[in-house]
Amino acid sequence: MIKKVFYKRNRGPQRYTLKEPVEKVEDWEDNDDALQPALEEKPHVAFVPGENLNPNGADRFYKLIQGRRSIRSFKSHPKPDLSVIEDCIRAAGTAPSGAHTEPWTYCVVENADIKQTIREIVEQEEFINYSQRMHLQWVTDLRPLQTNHVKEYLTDAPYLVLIFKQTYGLTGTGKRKRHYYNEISTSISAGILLCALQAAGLSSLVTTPLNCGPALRNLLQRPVNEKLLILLPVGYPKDDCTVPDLERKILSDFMITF
Ligand code: IYR
Repeated sequence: MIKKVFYKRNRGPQRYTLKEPVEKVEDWEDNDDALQPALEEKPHVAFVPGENLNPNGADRFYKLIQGRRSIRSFKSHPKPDLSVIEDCIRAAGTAPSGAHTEPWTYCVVENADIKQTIREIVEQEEFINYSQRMHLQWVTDLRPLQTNHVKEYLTDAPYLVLIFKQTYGLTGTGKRKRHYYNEISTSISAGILLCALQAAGLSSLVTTPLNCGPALRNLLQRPVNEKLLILLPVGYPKDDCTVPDLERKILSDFMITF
């Protein structure tokens, strides 16, 4: 018998969120009689394999990426060159995506005032999360990470990268274009960004600020089709930075061979 498990959502106090336009069938490009693929239909070209890290490329990559840790204590100085951040985001932009829709937007914030406002928005919501919105088990599970609603890293880190998934695109004529698997595609892209940052010697912290999406989207004046997926502070760790003493699963605990 399949046992269904229902999770009770602890909704807590309701927040007023901005009303978004009601979606109408005629808003979509595929409502048109003359259906066109979103991508140009062209003959395929020969596949040219890219570079690799061989010999032992996979092992070398593992050795690089196993050193990645989420850190919560960033130096404001030195500030990595923006060109390095651009290279990392360029790498993230090579991710595969549903029907090659590339449904991501990367907002890079260096401006101190904007970082301060982001911190205020996030801390206000996180205070509610920690004190009343979330279940006590959530607060308990987070205890080993020693987190709370105070987020100094949001103003200390030299860069905040806000990763938005584009839930749909817009054609030249203003019709909505389907963005298939936009969350998976953007998450894969974000994973590539984490690898690129590690290769560049930079640290980061994947955060998913609960309930802050619309406010941060408005602050950065992003359109309503964009939804915040990840807020990623990026920089160098403070000299006295500590991390939780975590262990990772060994391969045989998460790989099964048939
Ligand atoms: N977003 C909150 C809480 C938090 C949640 C999880 I799940 C984490 O792995 C870590 C933190 C915060 O940043 O404090």
